Amino acid sequence: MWTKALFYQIACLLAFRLDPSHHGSYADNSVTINAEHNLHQSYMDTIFGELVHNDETFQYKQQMLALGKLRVGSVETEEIDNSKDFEDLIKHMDGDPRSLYEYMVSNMGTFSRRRQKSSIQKSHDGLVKYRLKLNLPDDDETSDISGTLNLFGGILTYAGFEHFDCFNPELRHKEIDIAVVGAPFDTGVSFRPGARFGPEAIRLTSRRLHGGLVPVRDSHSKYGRIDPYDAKTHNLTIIDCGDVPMTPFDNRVALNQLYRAERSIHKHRSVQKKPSPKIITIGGDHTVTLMALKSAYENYGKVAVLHFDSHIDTWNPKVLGGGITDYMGLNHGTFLHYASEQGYLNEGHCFHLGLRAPYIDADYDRRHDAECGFQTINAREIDGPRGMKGIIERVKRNVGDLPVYITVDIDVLDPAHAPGTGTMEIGGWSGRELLTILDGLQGLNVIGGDVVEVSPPFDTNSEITSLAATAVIDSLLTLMIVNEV
Ligand SMILES: *[C@@H]1O[C@H](CO)[C@@H](O)[C@H](O)[C@H]1NC(C)=O
Ligand SMILES: [Mn+2]
Repeated sequence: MWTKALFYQIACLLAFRLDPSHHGSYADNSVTINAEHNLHQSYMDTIFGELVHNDETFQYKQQMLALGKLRVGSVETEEIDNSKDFEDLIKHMDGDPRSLYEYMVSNMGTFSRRRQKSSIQKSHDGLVKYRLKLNLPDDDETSDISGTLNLFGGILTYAGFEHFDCFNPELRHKEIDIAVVGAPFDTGVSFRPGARFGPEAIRLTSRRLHGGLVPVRDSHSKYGRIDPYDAKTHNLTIIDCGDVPMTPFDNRVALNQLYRAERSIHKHRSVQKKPSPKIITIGGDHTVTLMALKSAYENYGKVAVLHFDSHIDTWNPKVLGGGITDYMGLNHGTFLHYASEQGYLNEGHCFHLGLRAPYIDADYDRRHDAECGFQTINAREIDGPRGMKGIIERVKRNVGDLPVYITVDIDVLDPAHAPGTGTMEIGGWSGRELLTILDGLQGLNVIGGDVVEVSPPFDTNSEITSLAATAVIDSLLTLMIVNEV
């Protein structure tokens, strides 16, 4: 049956126009003549107007036209209004659907040209508005410079997320589902420092993530359809809490400052299913993870830690760092020993992934690591018969529904993929391999995470390492979101 809706669809599909003369000419290669100068405009002229068009070029083009060397472009100045088409169509068909059908068949070529023009029309709307002459907006007009995508300017927050002072008790009523927070701290490293500048460098490379640039993932999965930077796809409140002011003069105070900051974020209200916000911490050296784990443990109970790193980081302080004072014992290679000692870890459900750095006292380190509750997936297991899939399956099977904390030391990547880090080890995973494994973990109950050890002073000018960190955070965000929507 010919229904009104069906007619309308057909009319839209073909960008149908019943009476061309009524709306201006759309015949191929024709020109809408508004002024003499427009007569021989090229496509370039129509876009740049007087910037490229003057009397001299006009004369030149006339010569070229006369010689047949220049093709006259078509100029469209009117927008296609399908609703008008529809009204005209109804009038024209005069109650007889066959007259519509015949009209469409006899004009098929014209329709398809119109359709092409209709599809480019939208993207050119802005240009059409200012075409022919450079008509700048009114001096008080700011709609094109306010609240619009700002890729390389503006106040820096992670991926353009909203910011407020999450540590201010007076703002505790403000809702947070996922918080990103910087931990600028690098006085717990054993080798190259610089990770205190990690958070700002990572925010800098996160600029291309926001504002309508959609991540490329398998769009057939729920995971693939989530865009952390488009709230419409998840309805969660994601806040960049900024950096915790951590003193560079006393690690004990600095780490306590971080703990109190994480604790403060966890106290915010969350509309997601979980009782408390989830936090992604941007390091900082790996020592900062201990404080993030402490606060996560206090809110979610014992956590299964997935530790992506080339090093074990469960070193007993007797083996690494400790000695003259206890203070020396807590550093970026021992924090997991302390996490285990403090009871934060869901032992037996924790993994090292991508391990390859040398042990210090091999037999003791291995034994102690197992006592801390870790299983190990060496970097080269990726080359084994079961590859990435085997790694993903083993972790998922073991962890099940437990609360999971994912900590990514960027040195898990090969130095070719992440040179800007404190303690490089050859033979690591590529960026793609790491992301495939992270994405493979979808479905796990990820309640917190971090990316640490990005040391911008050792990065390249192209900021590869920071960029890798943003991709890791992108995965962490999506892993967290997918369980909430
Ligand atoms: C977000 O909220 C809007 C309004 O309540 C709703 O229509 C939409 O389906 C929600 N989106 C998701 C992904 O939950
Ligand atoms: Mn580490």
